[in-house]
Amino acid sequence: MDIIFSPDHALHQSPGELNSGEFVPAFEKPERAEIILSRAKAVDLGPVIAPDPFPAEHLTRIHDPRMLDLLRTGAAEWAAQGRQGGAFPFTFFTRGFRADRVPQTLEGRLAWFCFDAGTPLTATSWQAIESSAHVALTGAAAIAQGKRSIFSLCRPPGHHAGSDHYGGYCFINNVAVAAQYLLDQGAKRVAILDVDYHHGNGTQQIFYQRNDVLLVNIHATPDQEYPYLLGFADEPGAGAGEGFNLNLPLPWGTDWAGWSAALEAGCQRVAEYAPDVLLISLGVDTYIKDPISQFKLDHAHFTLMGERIAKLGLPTQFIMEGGYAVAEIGVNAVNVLTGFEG
Ligand code: Q9C
Ligand code: ZN
Repeated sequence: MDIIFSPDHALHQSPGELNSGEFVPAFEKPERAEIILSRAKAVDLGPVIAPDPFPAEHLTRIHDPRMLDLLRTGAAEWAAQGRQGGAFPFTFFTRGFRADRVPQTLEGRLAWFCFDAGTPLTATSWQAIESSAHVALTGAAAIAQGKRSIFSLCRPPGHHAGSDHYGGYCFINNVAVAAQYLLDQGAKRVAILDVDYHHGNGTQQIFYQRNDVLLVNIHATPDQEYPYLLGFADEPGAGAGEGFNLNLPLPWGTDWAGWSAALEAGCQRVAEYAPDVLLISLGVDTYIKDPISQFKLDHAHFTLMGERIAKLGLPTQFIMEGGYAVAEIGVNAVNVLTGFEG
């Protein structure tokens, strides 16, 4: 399986995040991608290929250009105001605030577009963010040209980013950009299976009213876990999209027995949809030793996950999302891929 990777990912290095009332070192760090790449090389997964450049219109197909402007220039503006560290919001948009005008101040735009205190912008973040989207687009282009499988080693991740909001260590929704690209290239139906521990709220928001993208999400229940505000079982999609969103929330402590039952249900829904292509939002923060998560999957379960996905028999693009047990992230992520390859 070809691996799409850019060393530019390392240009995004979060200075830290707010965690339980303390500013702590970031969980989402450059070593994550490097360790996955090393493991992929160690098992001889396939050639490592640099991303191609793509025009910005592939990003504006999914995201509000004003949010992309903030991602591109917000950190420079922050520094020009004499501030240190990453550009974080202080205020957050909620019900009751003015919804009919995007503020002009940097603080106001951060409040408008960013939804958490874990997703700072630094001076060089944009290069990493854009290259991560290009890693996804390059993988999608390979699938459009007939490849049966591809691994887009994206970093930073994407599935928490919606059309006009970002957070959860995510800025651009890489899997959504890839899905739209495949549709634009002639695919009629795209399925996304999101196996990250957290609900992919951004991907859901982007496609909620659409029937050309089926989204199946297996994740920790928002009754207990981040992002708390979306990802419940009673979110079937709306309008033309009704029936094309399937959330499979699971409680803290879920082990392989519980998780694999959800995977079976999710795979059955994907098979019924009969998509032209399958995209996997591949988070391995379901791992038992993940420092911010509460599921109990172990190394071998990731291999079984890949085997089950392969049984769908679909052209499949894996797109990296979360996973924070850094020492083991390579084994876990690559086990899914080798499991898929059989
Ligand atoms: N401060 C992804 O896995 N907060 N994002 C966790 C620790 C945010 C995870 C609590 C978790 C976001 C792509
Ligand atoms: Zn996650």
